[in-house]
Amino acid sequence: MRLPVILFLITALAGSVPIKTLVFPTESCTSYVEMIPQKPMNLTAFTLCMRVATELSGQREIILFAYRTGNYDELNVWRELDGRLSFYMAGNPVLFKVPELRALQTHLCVTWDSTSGLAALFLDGKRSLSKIYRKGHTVSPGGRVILGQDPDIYLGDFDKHQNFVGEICDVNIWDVVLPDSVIQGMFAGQREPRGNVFDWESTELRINGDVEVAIRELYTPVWAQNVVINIEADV
Ligand SMILES: [Ca+2]
Repeated sequence: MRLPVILFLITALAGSVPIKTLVFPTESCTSYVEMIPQKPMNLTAFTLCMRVATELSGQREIILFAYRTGNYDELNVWRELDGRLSFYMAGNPVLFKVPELRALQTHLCVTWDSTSGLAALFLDGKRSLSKIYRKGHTVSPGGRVILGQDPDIYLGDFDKHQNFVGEICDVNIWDVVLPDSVIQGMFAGQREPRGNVFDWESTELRINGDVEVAIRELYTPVWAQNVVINIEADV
Protein backbone atom coordinates (compact mmCIF):
# COMPACT_ATOMS: atom_id res chain seq x y z
CA MET A 1 0.00 0.00 0.00
CA ARG A 2 3.02 2.30 -0.06
CA LEU A 3 2.49 3.64 -3.62
CA PRO A 4 -1.04 5.07 -3.21
CA VAL A 5 0.10 6.86 -0.06
CA ILE A 6 2.97 8.52 -1.95
CA LEU A 7 0.64 9.61 -4.77
CA PHE A 8 -1.80 11.15 -2.34
CA LEU A 9 1.02 13.04 -0.64
CA ILE A 10 2.21 14.46 -3.97
CA THR A 11 -1.32 15.65 -4.72
CA ALA A 12 -1.53 17.30 -1.32
CA LEU A 13 1.80 19.08 -1.66
CA ALA A 14 0.82 20.38 -5.10
CA GLY A 15 -2.06 22.19 -3.39
CA SER A 16 0.25 24.85 -1.96
CA VAL A 17 -0.39 28.19 -3.59
CA PRO A 18 2.63 30.11 -4.93
CA ILE A 19 1.85 33.81 -5.19
CA LYS A 20 3.58 36.99 -6.20
CA THR A 21 4.72 39.24 -3.41
CA LEU A 22 6.00 42.81 -3.70
CA VAL A 23 8.95 44.11 -1.70
CA PHE A 24 9.44 47.89 -1.55
CA PRO A 25 12.95 48.12 -0.09
CA THR A 26 13.46 51.87 0.43
CA GLU A 27 11.83 55.25 0.77
CA SER A 28 11.31 56.64 -2.69
CA CYS A 29 9.10 58.99 -4.65
CA THR A 30 9.38 57.02 -7.89
CA SER A 31 8.73 53.34 -7.12
CA TYR A 32 5.18 52.02 -7.43
CA VAL A 33 3.10 49.20 -8.86
CA GLU A 34 -0.02 49.82 -10.91
CA MET A 35 -2.79 47.22 -10.70
CA ILE A 36 -5.15 46.85 -13.65
CA PRO A 37 -8.75 46.16 -12.52
CA GLN A 38 -10.87 43.42 -14.10
CA LYS A 39 -13.96 45.63 -14.19
CA PRO A 40 -14.72 49.36 -13.83
CA MET A 41 -14.30 50.68 -10.30
CA ASN A 42 -17.80 52.10 -9.83
CA LEU A 43 -18.50 50.56 -6.46
CA THR A 44 -21.40 50.88 -4.04
CA ALA A 45 -19.87 48.27 -1.75
CA PHE A 46 -16.52 46.59 -1.44
CA THR A 47 -14.20 44.34 0.50
CA LEU A 48 -10.50 45.17 0.08
CA CYS A 49 -7.98 42.74 1.57
CA MET A 50 -4.20 42.53 1.61
CA ARG A 51 -1.31 40.97 3.50
CA VAL A 52 1.13 43.61 4.63
CA ALA A 53 4.27 43.96 6.73
CA THR A 54 6.36 47.06 7.42
CA GLU A 55 8.96 48.25 9.88
CA LEU A 56 8.07 51.91 9.37
CA SER A 57 6.91 53.31 12.68
CA GLY A 58 6.61 56.54 14.62
CA GLN A 59 5.22 59.71 13.10
CA ARG A 60 5.03 58.45 9.54
CA GLU A 61 2.10 58.28 7.15
CA ILE A 62 2.12 55.14 5.00
CA ILE A 63 -0.02 54.71 1.90
CA LEU A 64 -1.29 51.12 1.67
CA PHE A 65 -3.59 51.40 -1.36
CA ALA A 66 -4.45 54.28 -3.70
CA TYR A 67 -7.22 54.58 -6.26
CA ARG A 68 -7.39 58.07 -7.75
CA THR A 69 -9.35 59.65 -10.56
CA GLY A 70 -8.56 63.07 -12.04
CA ASN A 71 -10.50 64.82 -9.28
CA TYR A 72 -10.42 62.72 -6.12
CA ASP A 73 -8.74 60.12 -3.98
CA GLU A 74 -11.59 57.70 -4.68
CA LEU A 75 -10.42 54.94 -2.32
CA ASN A 76 -7.19 55.32 -0.37
CA VAL A 77 -6.11 53.19 2.59
CA TRP A 78 -3.61 54.70 5.03
CA ARG A 79 -1.64 54.09 8.14
CA GLU A 80 -1.94 57.54 9.72
CA LEU A 81 0.73 59.58 11.57
CA ASP A 82 -0.57 58.33 14.91
CA GLY A 83 -0.70 54.67 13.85
CA ARG A 84 -4.46 54.50 13.21
CA LEU A 85 -5.64 52.82 10.02
CA SER A 86 -8.05 54.70 7.77
CA PHE A 87 -9.66 54.84 4.39
CA TYR A 88 -10.73 57.85 2.37
CA MET A 89 -13.40 58.11 -0.31
CA ALA A 90 -13.37 61.55 -1.96
CA GLY A 91 -13.18 63.50 1.28
CA ASN A 92 -12.61 63.01 4.99
CA PRO A 93 -11.47 59.60 6.24
CA VAL A 94 -12.98 56.99 8.49
CA LEU A 95 -10.41 56.11 11.18
CA PHE A 96 -9.84 53.03 13.32
CA LYS A 97 -7.70 52.71 16.45
CA VAL A 98 -5.87 49.42 15.99
CA PRO A 99 -2.54 47.80 16.95
CA GLU A 100 0.37 49.08 14.86
CA LEU A 101 1.37 47.40 11.63
CA ARG A 102 4.72 45.70 12.12
CA ALA A 103 7.36 43.42 10.62
CA LEU A 104 5.20 40.37 11.18
CA GLN A 105 2.64 40.02 8.40
CA THR A 106 -0.88 41.33 9.04
CA HIS A 107 -3.96 40.26 7.10
CA LEU A 108 -5.91 43.51 6.64
CA CYS A 109 -9.38 43.94 5.16
CA VAL A 110 -11.66 46.98 4.96
CA THR A 111 -15.33 46.75 4.06
CA TRP A 112 -17.95 49.35 3.20
CA ASP A 113 -21.53 49.38 1.94
CA SER A 114 -23.21 52.48 0.49
CA THR A 115 -26.79 51.56 1.44
CA SER A 116 -26.12 51.30 5.16
CA GLY A 117 -22.89 53.31 5.26
CA LEU A 118 -21.40 50.58 7.46
CA ALA A 119 -17.59 50.63 7.40
CA ALA A 120 -15.43 48.11 9.23
CA LEU A 121 -11.90 46.82 9.33
CA PHE A 122 -10.48 43.35 10.00
CA LEU A 123 -6.99 42.64 11.34
CA ASP A 124 -5.96 38.98 11.21
CA GLY A 125 -9.62 37.98 11.04
CA LYS A 126 -10.70 40.11 14.00
CA ARG A 127 -13.46 42.58 13.22
CA SER A 128 -13.45 46.19 14.40
CA LEU A 129 -16.47 48.14 15.51
CA SER A 130 -18.68 49.35 12.67
CA LYS A 131 -18.74 53.03 11.74
CA ILE A 132 -21.12 54.95 9.49
CA TYR A 133 -19.27 56.50 6.55
CA ARG A 134 -20.32 58.08 3.24
CA LYS A 135 -23.85 56.65 3.18
CA GLY A 136 -25.26 56.83 -0.38
CA HIS A 137 -21.82 57.44 -1.94
CA THR A 138 -20.52 55.67 -5.07
CA VAL A 139 -16.84 55.13 -5.90
CA SER A 140 -16.28 56.47 -9.43
CA PRO A 141 -14.61 54.55 -12.27
CA GLY A 142 -11.90 55.78 -14.61
CA GLY A 143 -8.92 56.19 -12.28
CA ARG A 144 -5.64 54.41 -11.60
CA VAL A 145 -4.92 51.95 -8.81
CA ILE A 146 -1.41 51.94 -7.42
CA LEU A 147 0.53 50.39 -4.56
CA GLY A 148 3.55 52.08 -2.98
CA GLN A 149 2.80 55.78 -3.53
CA ASP A 150 0.11 58.37 -2.85
CA PRO A 151 -0.67 60.31 -6.04
CA ASP A 152 -1.74 63.92 -5.41
CA ILE A 153 -2.66 64.27 -9.08
CA TYR A 154 -4.06 61.66 -11.49
CA LEU A 155 -0.73 59.81 -11.49
CA GLY A 156 2.19 61.60 -9.87
CA ASP A 157 3.26 64.18 -7.25
CA PHE A 158 4.50 61.39 -5.02
CA ASP A 159 5.99 62.10 -1.58
CA LYS A 160 8.71 59.80 -0.26
CA HIS A 161 7.58 60.55 3.29
CA GLN A 162 4.25 58.89 2.53
CA ASN A 163 5.37 55.94 0.39
CA PHE A 164 5.16 52.29 1.40
CA VAL A 165 8.30 50.47 2.55
CA GLY A 166 7.95 46.77 3.31
CA GLU A 167 6.19 43.78 1.78
CA ILE A 168 2.66 43.62 0.43
CA CYS A 169 0.79 40.84 -1.39
CA ASP A 170 -2.54 39.13 -1.91
CA VAL A 171 -4.37 42.39 -2.67
CA ASN A 172 -7.92 41.50 -3.67
CA ILE A 173 -11.14 43.50 -4.05
CA TRP A 174 -14.71 42.28 -4.24
CA ASP A 175 -17.66 44.52 -5.13
CA VAL A 176 -19.62 43.22 -2.15
CA VAL A 177 -19.15 43.09 1.61
CA LEU A 178 -17.96 39.57 2.31
CA PRO A 179 -19.35 37.75 5.37
CA ASP A 180 -17.15 37.86 8.48
CA SER A 181 -16.71 34.08 8.24
CA VAL A 182 -15.22 34.33 4.72
CA ILE A 183 -12.73 37.00 5.84
CA GLN A 184 -11.80 34.91 8.86
CA GLY A 185 -11.38 31.90 6.57
CA MET A 186 -9.06 33.84 4.30
CA PHE A 187 -6.88 34.81 7.26
CA ALA A 188 -6.85 31.15 8.36
CA GLY A 189 -5.59 30.06 4.92
CA GLN A 190 -8.78 28.71 3.39
CA ARG A 191 -9.19 29.17 -0.34
CA GLU A 192 -12.13 31.58 -0.57
CA PRO A 193 -13.70 32.96 -3.78
CA ARG A 194 -11.23 35.18 -5.62
CA GLY A 195 -11.75 38.93 -5.90
CA ASN A 196 -13.99 39.95 -8.81
CA VAL A 197 -12.58 43.48 -9.12
CA PHE A 198 -8.97 42.51 -8.37
CA ASP A 199 -7.83 38.91 -8.16
CA TRP A 200 -4.20 38.91 -7.04
CA GLU A 201 -3.56 35.59 -8.79
CA SER A 202 -4.42 37.00 -12.22
CA THR A 203 -4.38 40.80 -11.99
CA GLU A 204 -1.89 42.48 -14.30
CA LEU A 205 0.80 44.35 -12.35
CA ARG A 206 2.92 47.10 -13.91
CA ILE A 207 6.13 47.59 -11.97
CA ASN A 208 7.82 50.98 -11.84
CA GLY A 209 11.16 51.68 -10.16
CA ASP A 210 12.77 49.78 -7.31
CA VAL A 211 10.19 47.10 -6.45
CA GLU A 212 11.16 43.45 -6.17
CA VAL A 213 8.61 40.88 -7.32
CA ALA A 214 9.17 37.50 -5.67
CA ILE A 215 7.25 34.26 -5.54
CA ARG A 216 6.46 32.60 -2.24
CA GLU A 217 4.07 30.04 -0.88
CA LEU A 218 1.03 31.72 0.57
CA TYR A 219 -0.66 28.84 2.29
CA THR A 220 -1.64 25.21 2.02
CA PRO A 221 -5.38 25.05 1.41
CA VAL A 222 -7.39 23.31 4.08
CA TRP A 223 -8.47 20.51 1.71
CA ALA A 224 -4.78 19.62 1.19
CA GLN A 225 -4.12 19.64 4.93
CA ASN A 226 -7.07 17.26 5.35
CA VAL A 227 -5.64 14.88 2.75
CA VAL A 228 -2.38 14.66 4.69
CA ILE A 229 -4.23 14.02 7.94
CA ASN A 230 -6.36 11.28 6.31
CA ILE A 231 -3.33 9.54 4.85
CA GLU A 232 -1.60 9.51 8.20
CA ALA A 233 -4.73 8.04 9.75
CA ASP A 234 -4.92 5.26 7.11
CA VAL A 235 -1.25 4.30 7.50
CA1 LIG B 1 0.49 62.99 -0.91
